[in-house]
Amino acid sequence: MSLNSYEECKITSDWLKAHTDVRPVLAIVCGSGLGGLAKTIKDPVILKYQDIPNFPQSTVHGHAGQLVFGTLQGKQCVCMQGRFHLYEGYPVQKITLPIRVFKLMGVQTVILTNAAGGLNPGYRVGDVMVIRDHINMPGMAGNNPLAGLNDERFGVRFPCMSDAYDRKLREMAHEVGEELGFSDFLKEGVYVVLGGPSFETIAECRMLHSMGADAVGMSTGHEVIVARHCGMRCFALSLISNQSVMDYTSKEKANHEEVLETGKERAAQMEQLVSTIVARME
Ligand code: GMP
Repeated sequence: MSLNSYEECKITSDWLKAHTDVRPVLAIVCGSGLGGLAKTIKDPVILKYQDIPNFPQSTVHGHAGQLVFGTLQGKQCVCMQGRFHLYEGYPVQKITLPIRVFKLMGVQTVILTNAAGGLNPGYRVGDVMVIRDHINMPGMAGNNPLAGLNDERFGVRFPCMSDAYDRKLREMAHEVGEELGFSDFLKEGVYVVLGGPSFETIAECRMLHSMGADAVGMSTGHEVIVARHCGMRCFALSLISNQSVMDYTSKEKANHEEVLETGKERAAQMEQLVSTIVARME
């Protein structure tokens, strides 16, 4: 059975259906330090990754490693408290297995959050960027989660990615952001995916910004590709947890502690934004 195959995903989805009555229409993937959203889920059923067949394990500090099923704003949902990354050593097909499992469970919309470095000089730490589009560097180098035999039960061989981040949900995010008084820190831009785990050199940050990226991280793009392939709607937010170093005179150094700390400070507002969007979503 190949990684991420229909059969493998079905075993996992059948197991999950047997362990919860929740039939999620929405999946939320929580980024580094942003798992707090799961606490707002009503009547939670918590399933640990270690108990779920075929699931990888979370190895990164700040990722709890569990699925939380329940209701958010009256909608049945599943929340991934902890996602998987290339730098943990997982093949990209394994990283994205949960997305296909959610599809088989009936999920139609995926909301993803992440922590990211701000490349755009106009961005400040604590800004929240609505992802308009991505640049998938591992994918360009051949490490795309859809590489391998294509299973038409999920989607077509060559899926379109020019509409990957749902326009209506992006517009709604700005409307909601304005109502909540978040306009000052709510941005919209392009997220670039790297493999990690080393943070970027100064030359890399300059290159990434010059090619059109506003924020840089090590996640999200893989999951969005797989979600779009099987026809799910995607919406994603980056919390700018640190400013990318673009200047050789700077004394700043990217570090994971700062990433988690920023998450704590802005998390409540991000949760409010996401849950208001969920309330209004069709
Ligand atoms: O702190 C590292 C974690 O947060 C990784 O999982 C990254 O996805 C994300 N992250 C936060 N800030 C940055 C950054 O400046 N560069 C990159 N590549 N990833 C970041």
